[in-house]
Amino acid sequence: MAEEKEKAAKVSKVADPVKATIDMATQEMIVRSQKMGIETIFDRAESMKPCNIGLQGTCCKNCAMGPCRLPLPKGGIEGEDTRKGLCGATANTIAARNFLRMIAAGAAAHSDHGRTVAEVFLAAARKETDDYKIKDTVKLVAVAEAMGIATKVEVDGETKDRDLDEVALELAELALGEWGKMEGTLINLKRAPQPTYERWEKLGVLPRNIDREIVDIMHRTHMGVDQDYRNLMLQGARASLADGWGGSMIATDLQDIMFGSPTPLQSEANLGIMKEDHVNIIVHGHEPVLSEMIVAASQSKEMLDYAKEKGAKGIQLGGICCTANEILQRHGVPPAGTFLQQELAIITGACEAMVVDVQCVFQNLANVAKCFHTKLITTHPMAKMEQDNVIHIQFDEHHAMEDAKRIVKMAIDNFTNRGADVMIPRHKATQIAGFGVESIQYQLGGTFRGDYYTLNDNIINGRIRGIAGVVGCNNARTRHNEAHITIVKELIKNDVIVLTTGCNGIACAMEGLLTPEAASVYCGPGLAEVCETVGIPPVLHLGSCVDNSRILLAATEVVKAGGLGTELKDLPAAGSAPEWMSEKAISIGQYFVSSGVYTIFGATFPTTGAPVFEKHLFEDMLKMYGGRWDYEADPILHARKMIAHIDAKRKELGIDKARERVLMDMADRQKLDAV
Ligand code: BF8
Repeated sequence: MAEEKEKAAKVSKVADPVKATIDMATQEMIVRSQKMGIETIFDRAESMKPCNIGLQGTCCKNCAMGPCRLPLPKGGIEGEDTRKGLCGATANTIAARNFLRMIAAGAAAHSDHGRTVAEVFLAAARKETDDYKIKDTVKLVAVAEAMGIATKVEVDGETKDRDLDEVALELAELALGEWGKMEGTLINLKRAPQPTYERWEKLGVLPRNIDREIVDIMHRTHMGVDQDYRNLMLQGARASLADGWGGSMIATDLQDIMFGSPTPLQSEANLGIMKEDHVNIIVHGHEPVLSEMIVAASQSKEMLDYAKEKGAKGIQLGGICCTANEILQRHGVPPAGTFLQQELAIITGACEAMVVDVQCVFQNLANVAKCFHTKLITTHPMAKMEQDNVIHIQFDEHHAMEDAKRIVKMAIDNFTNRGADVMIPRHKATQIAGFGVESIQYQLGGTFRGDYYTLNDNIINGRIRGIAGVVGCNNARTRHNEAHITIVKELIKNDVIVLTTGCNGIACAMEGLLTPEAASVYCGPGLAEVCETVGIPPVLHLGSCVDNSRILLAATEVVKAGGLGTELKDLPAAGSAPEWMSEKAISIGQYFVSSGVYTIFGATFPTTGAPVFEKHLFEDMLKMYGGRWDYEADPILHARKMIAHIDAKRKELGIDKARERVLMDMADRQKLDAV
């Protein structure tokens, strides 16, 4: 094991824990990793700096004559921009092609996740598996109707509910068809406000099918094909819409139908959720089809008894990344941390098994696991690791529970192999999570008013200044969680309610922002009053990154409720990814922009070397879609830009002056009559 630690510690420089993260648990674990000589991402970020030309988006390696590197000259471009690659590709073409390939990869990741869910849903609808069932029949009917499936039948002149098994089967086949259908455009696009749909139609960006738009990008960005950044970006919009209103939306809808739609629940967050006297299993990745089974297996009497037999008090399940968010939202399983904390969960010395599927999984986990007793288990056929200590248990929906029990049993058997050197940081925070389109409607509108009226009313009267969607990753090039927390606190201080997903949701939970009590501590008076009256946190956790589709639909509900314009572009709303790093974030950002949302990124922006192309994203898109890209690394300025946008929209809507409702007496009425 000493030899393994030596291998794991190859860094020439180590990180300063306080500069690396604002989170105490993470700081403590970085110190521990360094004392043990185990390298983490925080150290690697010190020893390896990023390539400046790649950062600017102007390195082309799409053919073997390159890479052609076109850095922005110091002091910028004066006069004509004469930079060219060997084939003559300009900086704009190169940056646009690179940007598009990020959209393709992001849309592919989300949408392939959606396809897996649709396949499992089809197996459940065909009754080929006993492990997956339709849990939420109300949502089944709602989604089927939204996608144009009849849920009623005429029998002998009477209208009756259609058999739900039949509806589920039709929905499964229709949904799965969205990936490769030969004609038409994606069905869910019609769930957007009508003028937005018409705008997409006019621009010619309605996606034809999900797979085709991704393949189209790979063709169009091949050497010598599309050489106009404006035309390239039309395809960027098309593919991103195929993600947000296609693959991601289908993933969220079908997951809710199979596993249950989230409702508000209490949980905790951070590494302190792990327990010294329990078998600790960490699930990490994105697809909830297996983790749903692991939750059920780890709560089964059979497994709990077995854990006790082995000397443990129970089984503590925790999550990292979006798998964490999926099982948090539906079962209250606590996240052990964000993207940057994955190695640290193993370094506690108390992780019996880490079970990973796809996306955001560090290959270095295998090197860290070698230093401990932790079993690192890959489960997805497309995501294996080359290191020999990694176990692959391929998950199959037809015997899902069997696979899950095998994994949980392996973790329990490993409990007795745990070493004496265990350190679980004490830090954790309470959170209320489990929000969604339906639960926001219920929390804010109740059964009395089944719509977003209360939210709109409070936006119009100025108690709530606007809505922000703050989402996305951590990025090891910035201080862990600092921008997430600073931006969200600045927004809620200014009465902007925040909808969160992904690692931002976990970061906010770790900071204690996902509690109703946070309202009186951090919010402006208007938002605090609403949160206290209704009993909700000022930051509402809507789930994983594919669940950003919930934000699209929640915003659409706000439009439908009235009084705030006719499209998402009219709303006093803004989107942000403060610490993004993933290609998925670019796809999400583009579908928000294409849907009419002002979207600002922090950390870095991948087009700074191509100012003309960047202007297309930052300015021209506003005229085309009503939304646009923006970039600001400073968290306070970043939040202020969002607030300025929200204020501009309030002004356009004529709600920039607070209009408190007052009870009128007879004298007031007489004054009104006299006007
Ligand atoms: O999909 S926020 S680091 S975990 S990519 Fe990854 Fe980014 Fe976290 Fe989830 Ni989303």
